[in-house]
Amino acid sequence: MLQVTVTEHLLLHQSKSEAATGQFTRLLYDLILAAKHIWRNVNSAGLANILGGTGTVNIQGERVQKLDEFANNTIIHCMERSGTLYGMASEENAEVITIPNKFPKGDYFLYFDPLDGSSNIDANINVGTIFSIYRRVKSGNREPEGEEFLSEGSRQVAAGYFLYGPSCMMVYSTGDGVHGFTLDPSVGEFLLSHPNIQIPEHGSYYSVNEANWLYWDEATREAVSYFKGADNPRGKPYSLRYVGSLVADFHRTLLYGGVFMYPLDYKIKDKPRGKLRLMYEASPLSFLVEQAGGRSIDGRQRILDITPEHLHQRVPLIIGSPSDVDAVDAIYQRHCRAVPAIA
Ligand code: P6P
Repeated sequence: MLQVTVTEHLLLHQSKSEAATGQFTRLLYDLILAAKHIWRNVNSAGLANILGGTGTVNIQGERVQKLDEFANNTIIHCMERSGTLYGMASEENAEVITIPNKFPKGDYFLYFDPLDGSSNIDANINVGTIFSIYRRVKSGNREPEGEEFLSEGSRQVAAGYFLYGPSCMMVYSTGDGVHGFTLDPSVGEFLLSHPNIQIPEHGSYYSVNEANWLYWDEATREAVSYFKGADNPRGKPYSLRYVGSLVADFHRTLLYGGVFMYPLDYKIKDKPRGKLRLMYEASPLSFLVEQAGGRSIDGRQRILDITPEHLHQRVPLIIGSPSDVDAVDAIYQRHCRAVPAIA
């Protein structure tokens, strides 16, 4: 029997809303096309001499990999002409990407991390694209103004990611559950392989870079020790899994349960910060995990409640199974520590 394609899934979603104009469906069609192009190049990177860096550095101060640049340019090329966006923002671009006047504008705003985990590319480790979609509060052809595109994660209308690994997967939600699709290269379509993903109540994995132990505060050290000890629902230590590629670590957490943490760290004395970015990493994954029955906090509040202050804002992230995140939350509350404002 033929499995449901993502195209059918999107059209079914569209049919449920009388006000639907087809713009949202077209937006995701074009994003999926961009992801297929990225997958093809990630897949042949080792052969096409596309590995390695470009010699440039992005807004984050990170070395830009050739595939990073290709992924970023591909998404911008596919999306600016889709007629569905009034603007977009990328991890790779310092400022909002406006839609050229020669293209029609739409009512949505797209945030994306074009190739997350790219530092792992040369080692052939999974990388991914993360996306987050907001609908303009006001419609019309105006340019995005001021803070209009900086909204709490709870206002997302959709979010998801593409995972480029042993197979290419798309996992997304429009607020009606989380659904996973696997690309069948022989037909070039994403087929529904993981309908209605629900994260387990608690897991047996914790995922954090313990090399940062020296830079953590007492609350974080106690939280990580909770998973390494026996005073937890398992009555024994959880297993540690850490790829260092957010999409891969999150995908495993979503399917198997447990917790992923990138906590506040004090690498720069008296200047605590999170590493992960709010708008195109923490928020979209938090939208997904809550749709799948999980939780996501920064150590003080729900990620989706954070009012963004700037485009590339960084936050601490504790995300995963509800009872595992509850345990971390209780430890942080007990330490009564206000998570300092993050640079
Ligand atoms: P660290 C990759 O560079 C990334 O942004 C995420 O994909 C990943 O979760 C994190 O950084 C890994 O950071 O400090 O553990 O190498």
